[in-house]
Amino acid sequence: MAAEHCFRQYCPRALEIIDTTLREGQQSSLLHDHHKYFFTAGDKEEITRSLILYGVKFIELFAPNVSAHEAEDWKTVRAIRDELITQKGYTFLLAHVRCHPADVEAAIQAGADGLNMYIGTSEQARAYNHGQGLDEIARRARALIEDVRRNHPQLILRFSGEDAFRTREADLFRVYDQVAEHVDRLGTPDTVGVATPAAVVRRVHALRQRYPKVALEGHFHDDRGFALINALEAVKAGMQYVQTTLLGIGERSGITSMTALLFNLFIDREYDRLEGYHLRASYPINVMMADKLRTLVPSKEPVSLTNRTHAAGVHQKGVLNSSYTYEAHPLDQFGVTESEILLGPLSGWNIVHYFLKEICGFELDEATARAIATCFKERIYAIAPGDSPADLLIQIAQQEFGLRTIQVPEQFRQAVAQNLTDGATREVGEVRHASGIILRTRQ
Ligand code: HCA
Ligand code: CU
Repeated sequence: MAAEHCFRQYCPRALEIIDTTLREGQQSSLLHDHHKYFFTAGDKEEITRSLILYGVKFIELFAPNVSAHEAEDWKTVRAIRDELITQKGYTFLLAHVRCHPADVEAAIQAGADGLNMYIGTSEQARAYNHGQGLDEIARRARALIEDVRRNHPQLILRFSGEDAFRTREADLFRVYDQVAEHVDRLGTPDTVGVATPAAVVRRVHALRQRYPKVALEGHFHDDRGFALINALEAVKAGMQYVQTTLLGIGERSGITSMTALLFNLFIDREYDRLEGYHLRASYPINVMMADKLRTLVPSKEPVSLTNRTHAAGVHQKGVLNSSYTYEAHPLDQFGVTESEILLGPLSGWNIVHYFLKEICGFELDEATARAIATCFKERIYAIAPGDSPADLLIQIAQQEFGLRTIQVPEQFRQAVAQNLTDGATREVGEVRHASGIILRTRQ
């Protein structure tokens, strides 16, 4: 195994994403909601490939003894990783393991490059999960870690006190003091999503001060909607490794979304932390993931077409003049290269005029556009589900206002950058509405 050669020679970047879509992500209830239950080997191949091409260097998988299916998938994922070594360099595959020799042994057998070891340290975990006291946890973890270090010096080792944010700092130190010198990273997972940004910053400072030689890793759950801000604050406070998933999927409300974190670091001009990530692939990778989940890129995902979709008349007019009116962020640099304007009950005469004239090629003046808009807005409320507002508008224009199209030679038509989309152009995972006008405003 090339891990020793690779990790000891690898110089970690200012920010290393540890993607755990294939571990934490599989714990998402979305898979059950959509009757999918697990990722197929094909899904895992595509997710792994996309992550590696995106620039992710650490991918977390379940310990292979979780199930025969997971064990088999280690081979699949490793094959993709090996295939991409010449193109993208080495990607490290980390196994999420309990502090238990059976998990450790299985992970090593499967060819893991590193072990993400964890055991609950909070009062709740100690009382209801495993029943061990702090000193027992520390003693056992240390013995196991020392043993692994001795016999497998090439492995990348991480230790995490699960539920670290409900663990008193002194308790966490009591355990970490015993293992810190033998591990490459110490994790501080917010397992149940209780951490505030201020608490995260305090924790990162405290850990950095006490263990200056060990890199820190975070994993933030979104129960309070803080998964993104907590990760962002942690990185700014000096955390080098952050666990993320695509679209932030994971247990309960999930964890930090990879593209949301990188997008915010970009906006906050933390450019040195973005080294090596193919940011323009952010939207495509989100669409790929949504497709796997049989859903759309969620509207709350910052890197989404929804964030460049406009429904209200005032907004539509503003965006027609300049997309900057209602689009403040450089989403195009994250692969959202289009804006979308929806024809519907809230549309004003401006977009009606624009649509009929520029896109459909009708000859009409402003007054006619206003009259058509009034008529359209009355009728649109009666439209049947699945019917296209664009068709309704064209029908009104032709049948009731007798509009005729002017013939625009093909070379001029192509010079018009805007295209009308319809259901046929909709890509899976992507928000595209039958009534939408797509503007390719910035590339
Ligand atoms: C889990 C819990 C975990 C582990 C995170 C970590 C958490 O599902 O096993 O080991 O870094 O949130 O604490 O996901
Ligand atoms: Cu978790």
